[in-house]
Amino acid sequence: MHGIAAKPQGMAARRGGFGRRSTAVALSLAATVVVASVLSTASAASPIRTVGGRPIAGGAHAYVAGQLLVRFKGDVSGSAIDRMNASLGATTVRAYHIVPNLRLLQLPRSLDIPAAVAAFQRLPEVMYAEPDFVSHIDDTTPNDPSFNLQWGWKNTGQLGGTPGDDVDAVKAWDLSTGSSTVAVGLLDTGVQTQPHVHTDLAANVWNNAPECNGVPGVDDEGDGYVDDCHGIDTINHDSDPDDDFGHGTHTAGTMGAVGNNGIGVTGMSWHVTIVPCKSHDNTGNGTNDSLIECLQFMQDWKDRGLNIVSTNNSYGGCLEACDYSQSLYDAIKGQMQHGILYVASAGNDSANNDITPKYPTNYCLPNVIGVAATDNNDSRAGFSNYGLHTVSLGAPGQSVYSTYSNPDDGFAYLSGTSMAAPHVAGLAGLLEAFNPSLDWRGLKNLILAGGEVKPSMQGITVTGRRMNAYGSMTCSNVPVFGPLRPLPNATGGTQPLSALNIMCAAPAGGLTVTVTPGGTTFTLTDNGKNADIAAGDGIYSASWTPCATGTYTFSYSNGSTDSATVTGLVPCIRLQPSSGPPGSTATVKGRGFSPNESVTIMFDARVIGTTTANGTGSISKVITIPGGATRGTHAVTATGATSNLPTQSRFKVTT
Ligand SMILES: [Ca+2]
Ligand SMILES: [Ca+2]
Ligand SMILES: [Ca+2]
Ligand SMILES: [Ca+2]
Repeated sequence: MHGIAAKPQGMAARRGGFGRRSTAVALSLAATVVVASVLSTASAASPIRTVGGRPIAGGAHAYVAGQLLVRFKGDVSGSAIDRMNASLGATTVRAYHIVPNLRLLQLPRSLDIPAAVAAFQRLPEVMYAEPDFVSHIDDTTPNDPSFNLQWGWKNTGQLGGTPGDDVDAVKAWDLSTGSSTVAVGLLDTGVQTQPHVHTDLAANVWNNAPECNGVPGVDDEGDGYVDDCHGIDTINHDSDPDDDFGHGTHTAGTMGAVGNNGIGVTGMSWHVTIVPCKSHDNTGNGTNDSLIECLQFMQDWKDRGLNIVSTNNSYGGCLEACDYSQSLYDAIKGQMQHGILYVASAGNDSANNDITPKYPTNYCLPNVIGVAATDNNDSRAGFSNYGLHTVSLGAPGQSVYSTYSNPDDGFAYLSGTSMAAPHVAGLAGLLEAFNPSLDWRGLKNLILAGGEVKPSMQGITVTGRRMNAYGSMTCSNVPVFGPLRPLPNATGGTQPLSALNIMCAAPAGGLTVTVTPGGTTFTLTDNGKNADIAAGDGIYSASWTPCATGTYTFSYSNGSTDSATVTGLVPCIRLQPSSGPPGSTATVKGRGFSPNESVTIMFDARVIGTTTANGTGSISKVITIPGGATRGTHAVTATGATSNLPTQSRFKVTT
């Protein structure tokens, strides 16, 4: 499916006419939703039957069965109150001193609430009598007329779905609806900016005031782009990110269509600043160049003070990212160093990304969140890629209703992991608005740990979870563990051995792992050194060098296990001796290289020798430890020119 995978990962659209025709239906359904929320919230899905263990009566106007609040006039004595109650068979449950002569009464079974209200109100000593009405935490339901089509926010059974199989957005919006001070970047086909910004995105699309109000043809604020009022276009090389395809306008709306504005749909964040960078053309294709320039733009603006917390990246595979790209990897790593998450769609090939690496989602970088698509019954969408070691979690991606630019100011259903990812990128923005003290590590870990465990995601994603916005905002004591590397089909050479181990936002502590065969035990650390890319992110790592092909088992100290099969070349070195003072010599003995290949030997980042493997791929080379080497442990690395698998050992410098 490379042809399709090449494009932004959205699938069949039911567009235009459908969206328009559905508006009338949407309005009447929206009205139903509003009524339900006023009347005790209780959607048909989850009727409230008890409150504090007491039964509820009264239908829509819910009240506690068998109890009444009655306030007697100020000059009525307690004994008189008791006599009146007794005459009606009622007893006092509670008297309140903040409202004088107000009593909560328990009624006899024979008296229902309307009859009791009438009976008490007939008494001249009574000021008022009323049911003990039931209240409920406010569900923050927006007034956008097509909100009811967005099953991902609130699943009431739309399109044959299962009520409740949603990200609990309505509960999340009780806590925060976002903030325009938080920004999310969008690398996609652009956002409708012509003839005007999409009406349901307008308030949330970045408005670069110096350019919007500036001099045409002049780079008013000096960011290197002329007239970049709403963003840039790195595929056509201009400063208008207008969407000539539709995909980007859709993903933008899922992240941040304006909520509660009486128009269309709502995004995960009702209020957020969306920074569009058009990286993909009018056929849905982009290049590594167009991607890297967009990432650079985001980074530059973060440095200028725009609080970009994440980008959304709903693309992958051919044409622009078929293979591993070191430059794109480096650019995404740069985002991490600037505190920007990189949320990526897992791909639409129904494939296992652990077995068939899919880039960019497979880049093993701590700021990458890979997102699979779920449907409205919390199953994996049939097209969605997955990967126990490579795909972080699931999010709604089947029949997602959002803004669309064909026709302008339109709305459409689209399906794809492209549609799932912006749920997550939008949540990063919402979480940041809710708790601005979170950095990229806390945001990511809360997104992962806050999800709901779903059978459909277990065994095929790192977390086994489907995104839940409310869960992320209220996460408490949720441990998540998942091995990340090596992948099941591993290469030789020195490589990371790493796992995610978190408790909600925080790292959950170190682990050891014992590798068999061999029985070597490694301590995994989260210190940002050597194999561990970032400190304090809850990813714990060590370096591992398989010295023989075969299947290895990794037994973690928390009881979890994982395995990998190593095939192909397994270059492996050891040092004799492995310690000594600066200026001393050691012999590098190695095997598993390609026959007769040139091998470069480095001490830390410095080349200290070259040699040539013999006809069976073995080396033996005497090296001299640099005179200025500091006391402590240093890496000695041997890399074959053709096999290109760096192989490491450690030398301890003594003094
Ligand atoms: Ca400019
Ligand atoms: Ca200008
Ligand atoms: Ca709206
Ligand atoms: Ca780490």
